[in-house]
Amino acid sequence: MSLGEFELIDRFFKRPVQRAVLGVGDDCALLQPTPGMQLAVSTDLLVEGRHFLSTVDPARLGHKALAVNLSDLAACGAKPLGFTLSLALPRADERFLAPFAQGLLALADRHQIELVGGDTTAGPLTIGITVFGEVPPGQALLRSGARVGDDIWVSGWPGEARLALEVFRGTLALGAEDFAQARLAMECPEPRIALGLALRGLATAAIDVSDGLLGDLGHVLRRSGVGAELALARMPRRALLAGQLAAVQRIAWLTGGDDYELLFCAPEGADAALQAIATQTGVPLHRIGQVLPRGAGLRVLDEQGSPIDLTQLAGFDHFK
Ligand code: TPP
Repeated sequence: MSLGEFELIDRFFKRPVQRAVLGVGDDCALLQPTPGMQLAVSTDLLVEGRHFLSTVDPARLGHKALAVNLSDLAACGAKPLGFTLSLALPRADERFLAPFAQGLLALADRHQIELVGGDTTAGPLTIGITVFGEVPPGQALLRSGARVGDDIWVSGWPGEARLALEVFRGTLALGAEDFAQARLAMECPEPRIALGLALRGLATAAIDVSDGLLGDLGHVLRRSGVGAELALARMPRRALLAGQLAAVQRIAWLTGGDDYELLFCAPEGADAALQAIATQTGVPLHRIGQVLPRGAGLRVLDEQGSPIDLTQLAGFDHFK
């Protein structure tokens, strides 16, 4: 017997709330931000075939749908408060819903946030999440604060998610272990919430790498009115990326996207403070370049120190 809309919500998504004033089941949810804090709000839509494959493990999909949203709060240095879920489902299939809800709510529990509302409808599989967070006034990390002379940093190992996508597209072959690792990067990104909080007051600008390092850095540069130089020699790579052809490494690292690492700028000389944050959060941090005056544009130096041609390298764009 198939489930009705309200039964489905009750069964998989409704849980007693502890942090929120009012959760699922009324016309509105009620959240109580800490007095004096600013509310940070972000929303992301995931569409089958565009953001994920129909064959993905539903538990991983639930995790990723929330993770990509929390990543936006992380990039702003905001502390998560709660979230809503809007779901279009082709059918009320328990074999999908049970693991999807489990993956979603397990990540929510790890960040001590609650699902407080949303909407469910029949339709092509589409997942819309809105996250709410809080940040002390004036302390949100923005794209606009980069200053000439700042260092550019990135967390984790960007580029690995793209390798998995290329395997699915049939343009790259990986051994079973490498594929499993790349797939984990693509399907189970870890939102860098603790890092975002630790960067408040230190980073001058930040963004999460969803569309690719070059494209997302470009957003920071435009908003900040500056240029930048990245050094390929500083590309953080584990064996998975290092084992690929040089051209594949470049494309994956510079344009990969879907990594949800934090790309940020910090004043020169912050290395010791940032390495302490890396140790404290368990997230590796790498210095990959420098902010330059606007006239320099965006350049990337190869291992020999010569600028590479970026015209062939574009970030991820849903409409191209
Ligand atoms: N196609 C499939 C089937 N799965 C994927 N993971 C990708 C493509 C790669 N991909 C999907 S979304 C995305 C990438 C690289 C970029 C981020 O998506 P977007 O909706 O632009 O996120 P936002 O920047 O709004 O956070």
